[in-house]
Amino acid sequence: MHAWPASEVPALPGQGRDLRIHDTATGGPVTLDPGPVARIYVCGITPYDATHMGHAATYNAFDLVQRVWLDTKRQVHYVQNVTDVDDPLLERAQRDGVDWVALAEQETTLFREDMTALRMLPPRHYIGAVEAIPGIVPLVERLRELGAAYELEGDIYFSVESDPHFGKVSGLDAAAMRMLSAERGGDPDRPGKKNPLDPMLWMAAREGEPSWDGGSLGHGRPGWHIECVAIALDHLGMTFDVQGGGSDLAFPHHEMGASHAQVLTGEFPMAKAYVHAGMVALDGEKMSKSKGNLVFVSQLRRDGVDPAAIRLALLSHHYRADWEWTDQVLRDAEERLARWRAAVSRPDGPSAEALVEEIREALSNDLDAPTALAAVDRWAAVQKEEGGTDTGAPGVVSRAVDALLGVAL
Ligand code: 5CA
Ligand code: ZN
Repeated sequence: MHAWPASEVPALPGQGRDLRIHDTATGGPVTLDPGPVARIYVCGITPYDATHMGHAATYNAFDLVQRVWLDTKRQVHYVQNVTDVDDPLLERAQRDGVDWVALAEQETTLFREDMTALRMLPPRHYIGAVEAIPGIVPLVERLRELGAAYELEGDIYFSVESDPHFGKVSGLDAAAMRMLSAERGGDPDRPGKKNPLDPMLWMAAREGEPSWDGGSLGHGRPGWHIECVAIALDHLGMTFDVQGGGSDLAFPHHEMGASHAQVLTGEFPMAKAYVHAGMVALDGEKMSKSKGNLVFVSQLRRDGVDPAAIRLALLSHHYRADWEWTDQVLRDAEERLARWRAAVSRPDGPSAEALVEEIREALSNDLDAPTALAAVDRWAAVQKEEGGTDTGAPGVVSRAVDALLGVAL
């Protein structure tokens, strides 16, 4: 699948900083030292509805990861998937009487447009579940050969007990896992499973649903977790730097994915850091396509909201915090954008060197965007009150805000 066009990332004076980031698996910060090529996999959308502010906030967090690494002059190999066949997509297409392929294409196109408008850097590989099927089948076959998978009425399940490290990503107890499995696409109550938590690897063809020839697996379609594992292993290999997504993916999705990969390769861990963004709510509840309490990026754009203001609204919350989208959040961001634009449009200002270092320091410290915004606010306020003599400063500030925060002033 093609991704979306990259906005330019201006080079900055001075030295970028290594990223220290909170890892869900260890429950603390890890300093990543990726070498010359940093590798990151971020779970993509299930394209049955438009991009809402929750999705945008999560992709914003991982865009910052890329920008911090690029600032250290590293290359970034960023991979993202599109879950373009799955139960929620098929159910929505059925409900609305539309073709599921057309629905997925339409929403993926809209997602690309939203990401472009928000200046999110594109992945190097953008891969759909459907196009990944030829790579998924041999992995499921291999898991069967290893005794880590079993059949139940034609469906094939992964045995969580085959991975001695199972549970290390989320650190949850069995009761919590069982509850979340039921809520998030699992089927813990299905009779005949070896362990209620075992996730499906391959679902045998169902009447009226799309299916593919899975060779020795029979006709069917892939499970959700193996989709991301196949794509990640194919394009990044094992022990990549960051596995990312919203906090609702820590269990079961990233837990199961890590176990699949660890059993398949015999290596541990799948990722050096499991990084999870907080949940954005609207009217007191997590914004979600299934609940329908949504604010869409595309709707705000149609209403004439500047994408840079949307981006600043996202940046004004720490990525790990759960927060509530309100009109006030957006109004504050619009005012901040206007203040910053006024500041960088003046011919000179106070030196920008210290500010660039403050932004770098804040972002390298677990992507602390609110602290970075506060630093720019202070520079803009001083500039307004006292002016300055450095004719290069406004240019450096606007390049730094673009390169490190993805906001075009
Ligand atoms: N296709 C799968 C991942 S392989 C999926 O979860 N798709 S999704 O469309 O439901 O979500 C896409 C990303 O947005 C995920 O990382 C998810 O954790 C994140 N996300 C969904 N809702 C919210 C929300 N309310 N706040 C923050 N992030 C969210
Ligand atoms: Zn995923």
